[in-house]
Amino acid sequence: MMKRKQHFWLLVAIFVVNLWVARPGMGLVVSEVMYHPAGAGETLEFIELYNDRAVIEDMTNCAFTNGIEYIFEPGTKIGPKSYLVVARDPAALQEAYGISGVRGPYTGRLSNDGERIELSNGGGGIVLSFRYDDERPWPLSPDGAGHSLILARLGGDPDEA
Ligand SMILES: [Ca+2]
Ligand SMILES: [Ca+2]
Repeated sequence: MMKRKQHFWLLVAIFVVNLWVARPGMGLVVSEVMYHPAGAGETLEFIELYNDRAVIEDMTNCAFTNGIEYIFEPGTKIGPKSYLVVARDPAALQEAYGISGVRGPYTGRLSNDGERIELSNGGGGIVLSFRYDDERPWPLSPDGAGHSLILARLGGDPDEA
């Protein structure tokens, strides 16, 4: 049976860990990555950002600077609790999924072997850093089988499989 005081410190520890995870971003997380779509050409590669805050996130001057390269157009915004998809071929992705508002194209590829993705702000500071992998304990189904990689838990460590 845990004593009350130990309980308290456990809660404090959980709180601190969550804060640490939330700190690097602007309330942004990578919520989904399609790094190895099925089929030739990999035209349906995409990365999805999610704004977990209750305020609009202005992406002006933000850019993917590692893994892929893409500079967000001035005035690009992500609404509260909303998603934004950046694709290698926005038109192809919109067609395939019947969605709209997809940004891109980005240059480079999302590595099929896993790599680190970094999002920087206008000052060059890294606001989001995330690494995925195609080997266990990461799920294997996103690696060419037509599935995407999805963030399992908000507030969880995105570097963790
Ligand atoms: Ca790829
Ligand atoms: Ca890459």
